[in-house]
Amino acid sequence: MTAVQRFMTIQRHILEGEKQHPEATGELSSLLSDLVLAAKVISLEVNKAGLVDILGFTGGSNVHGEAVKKLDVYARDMIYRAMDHGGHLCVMASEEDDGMVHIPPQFKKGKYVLIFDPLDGSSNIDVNISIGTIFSIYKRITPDDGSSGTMEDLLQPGYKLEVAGYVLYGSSTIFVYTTGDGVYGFTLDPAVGEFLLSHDGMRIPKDSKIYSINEGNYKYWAEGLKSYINYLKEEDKSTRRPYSSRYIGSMVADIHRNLIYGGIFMYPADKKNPNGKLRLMYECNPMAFIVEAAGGRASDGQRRILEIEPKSLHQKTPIFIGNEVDVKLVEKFMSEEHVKITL
Ligand code: P6P
Repeated sequence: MTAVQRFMTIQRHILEGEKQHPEATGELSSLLSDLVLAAKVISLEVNKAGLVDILGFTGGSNVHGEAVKKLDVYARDMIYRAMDHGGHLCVMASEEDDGMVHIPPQFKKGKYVLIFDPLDGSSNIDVNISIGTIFSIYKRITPDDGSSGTMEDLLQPGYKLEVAGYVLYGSSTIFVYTTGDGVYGFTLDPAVGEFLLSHDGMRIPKDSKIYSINEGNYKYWAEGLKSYINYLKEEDKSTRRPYSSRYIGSMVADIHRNLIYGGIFMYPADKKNPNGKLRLMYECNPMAFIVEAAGGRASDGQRRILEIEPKSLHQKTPIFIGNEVDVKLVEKFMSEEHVKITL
């Protein structure tokens, strides 16, 4: 008999988590609750995106009299408006903004920092493929004296994260987050308008047989990576090979599937993209924090993603993320070690 799922909303779960920390002021709980509101509003828009052309909302304004925007700009604005006045943040940054996103002067500045990708994979929305919001929360480094946050507060390595999570807008909308101690998933029940606990402690399976990578870039890869992918395609039942290739082209969707079924997701450096394509601060760090909290591993092929010292908001990094066994093996294939083996 499967364990009885705790019947719990995400708000209740956040408060339970706060109670486990006597020193908690409740600020983080309020911050997360504001994010949950933004997720609900974005989910509503994403799920009717397909209707925009049919219902003639293109161009002009929608039923609320608001100008219809590109969905990723809409998502960014929704998160900004939900988060800018709570008094918990001193600064924000997003994939949609070149520089720091300041808290308006009339609002209190708090001790947290929010860095987010409002709608990752938004190019997939026109073909109804799942997309996601990714968020990460740090404590400010500069004094918590009511002043605005700085670039120093933003450019923190991933191991300093307080909270990381994502919202996956797919067959249903799921909100996944971790404070580093357990990974929890909540599925939106549109009838109730609440995110209900559906994944009570996510752990990535120890073994897998799924790999996710854009094989269209094969000719641009390092030789060690080519050898690894060719190794996965060989037949050997004892190591569950050949693996299955699964690649949605939406990072949140690919990693969420691998978290549940097991698997390794890779966006490597190649001759076209010497630092890979995905961004360290608002894609790789939060996803690495989540996968590590679920018992997995995330590296750039050599270093732990969470230990990369950021130099700029939009810097890219190669990423290999998923089961520890699989990530360690691709690191080995790509290290000199493997070259020695093949010599
Ligand atoms: P490619 C979506 O555009 C995205 O940023 C990630 O969500 C996804 O994993 C990756 O790019 C896909 O990139 O080059 O394979 O199309």
